[in-house]
Amino acid sequence: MSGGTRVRAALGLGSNLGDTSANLAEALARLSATPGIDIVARSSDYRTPPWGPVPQDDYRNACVVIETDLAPADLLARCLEVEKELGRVRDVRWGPRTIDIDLLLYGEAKVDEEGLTVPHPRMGERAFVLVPLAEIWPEAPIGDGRSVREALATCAGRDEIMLLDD
Ligand code: A4P
Ligand code: MG
Repeated sequence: MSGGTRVRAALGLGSNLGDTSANLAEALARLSATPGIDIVARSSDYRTPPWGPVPQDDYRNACVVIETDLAPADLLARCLEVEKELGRVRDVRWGPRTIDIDLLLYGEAKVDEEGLTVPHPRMGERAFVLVPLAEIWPEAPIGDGRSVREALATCAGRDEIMLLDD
């Protein structure tokens, strides 16, 4: 797509290996340098307990709102490419990683393709996504009839999401 509609989308970033602050900064610099992606808002960073069955270190999580003229599949492809450029080794599902970039929202579109589901199917139950996203896009619909703000109001684990100031 070019010269046409720009879509407001949301990305979630997480890191729990190495210099997590530098990993997020580097991922965002690379996304922002991508033609067709403009970062329009960035949340604070949060320290979050690991979600899922794998015991591992706490994560640093943040979200960004972007404007993009990339199609959803191209946007995800760029996110996965940045993960790779930052040296992410994919081994354990839900396991530790230098950087994980999830495509959370793409306007109000629902996408269900091989390898891509948007809105991200688990975002509504993840405080580590909802807390940062509520900071920058609280009214965004998450696909189940609720906004980010509404989902956060009843989300388990909200109190364990700690604002970082570095
Ligand atoms: N995929 C499909 N839809 C999407 C989407 N909307 N965004 C596919 C991103 N990817 C999407 O992802 C596997 C495949 O999902 C991708 O190749 C893409 O084609 P992955 O990143 O290789 O695998 P994963 O991340 O280990 O699994 P999954 O299911 O994506 O896990 P999550 O949901 O990303 O969870 N705890 C805290 N506190 N903070 C975290 O950030 N992250 C995870 C990973 C686990 N625990 C965490 C955190
Ligand atoms: Mg992922």
